[in-house]
Amino acid sequence: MTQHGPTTGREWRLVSRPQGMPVPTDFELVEVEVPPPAAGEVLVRNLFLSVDPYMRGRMSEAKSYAAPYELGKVMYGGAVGEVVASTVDTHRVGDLVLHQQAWRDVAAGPAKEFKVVDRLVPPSQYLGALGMPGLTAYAGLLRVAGFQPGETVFVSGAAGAVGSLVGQLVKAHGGTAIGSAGSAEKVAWLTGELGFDAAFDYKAGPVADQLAAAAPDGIDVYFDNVGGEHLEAAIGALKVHGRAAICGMISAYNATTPPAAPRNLMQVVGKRLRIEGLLVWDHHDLEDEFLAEVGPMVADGRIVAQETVVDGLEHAVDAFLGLLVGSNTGKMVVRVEG
Ligand code: NAP
Ligand code: FER
Repeated sequence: MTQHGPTTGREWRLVSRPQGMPVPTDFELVEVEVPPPAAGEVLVRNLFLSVDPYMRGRMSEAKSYAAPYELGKVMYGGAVGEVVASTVDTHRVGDLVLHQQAWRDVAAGPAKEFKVVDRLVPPSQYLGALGMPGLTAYAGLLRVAGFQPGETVFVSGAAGAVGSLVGQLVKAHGGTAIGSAGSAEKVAWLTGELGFDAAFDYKAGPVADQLAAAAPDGIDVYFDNVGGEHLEAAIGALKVHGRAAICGMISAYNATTPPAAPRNLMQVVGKRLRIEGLLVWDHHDLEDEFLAEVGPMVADGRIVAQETVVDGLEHAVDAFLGLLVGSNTGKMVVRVEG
């Protein structure tokens, strides 16, 4: 098997912990040496890197599910790449692999950390609709929120990677999908190509008023990607025995003071609401079912796996900063070779 591969690579390091919105000088792009793979290892040239909102949390020291990024070290994250050198039979040169060694162009390590995937869909979709965000949408909607056909679901961040999947899964499973997003163009895309029943621009007026207009009879499920005003509005709109799956609260990720609590939490009592947090890592047992159902729908276009592609490893930070201000529609990915 080929033992040749690149001997140098480039990687993005976190060099200071952001206060509020991250700035480009919090990061540094560095050239590094890449030794040939040792026994049991592979060498991979990354094709696409993922930038995800959770990375903002890793840039802070706050305690969470996973360790924070270390200062002066390369940041981790999802990537898809091609094997360029291998010492094992399970991974052949040319195989497409999914792994967690991102924010760099060349990855190396034990073969078991690199999952071989098929080429039935474009490689980057293993970072989005058929990857971590897709499984998040699937598990959050169907398991955590316990969505049933015929129900009305409100999803915030609806034009993003997770939210766009949530709305399309609601439609595929016979429900009513209502979404919010940050521009008129995104709203038009949601009600047009994606088939949402209603959508609104949360920047155009109070969320509670716009949600009440879109769902006059209330909602059964809220899929929260945003928190803050959106969560308060959703609590107000949820019907008796409604459920909220709390996936993320991106409106607070750059906050330097704690956000105001939803002021209407007492409604949880009267309406017997269930509000439950969601972490995708708890739901890997659903992965086969998810890929079996959603894979063919993505492959034949019944589910739109929209992406925003930023070209060039050197623009990975721009892509990440853009994600935090809504410059993506669908999944934000970085094509390593711009
Ligand atoms: P995404 O929605 O594709 O991208 C982030 C989007 O957030 C932006 O496009 C922007 O869209 C929106 N946004 C930014 N600031 C906002 C604000 N102040 N108010 C409202 N919207 C704002 O990202 P994603 O990967 O699909 O993630 C979506 C959410 O799911 C995030 O909260 C993330 O943390 C969470 N998540 C959780 C898990 C889990 O296991 N719990 C897994 C994956 C993702 P607009 O133009 O609409 O503002
Ligand atoms: C995310 C936001 C938060 C996410 C994970 C978390 C996988 C985890 C938070 C924690 O560990 O406290 O988008 O995506």
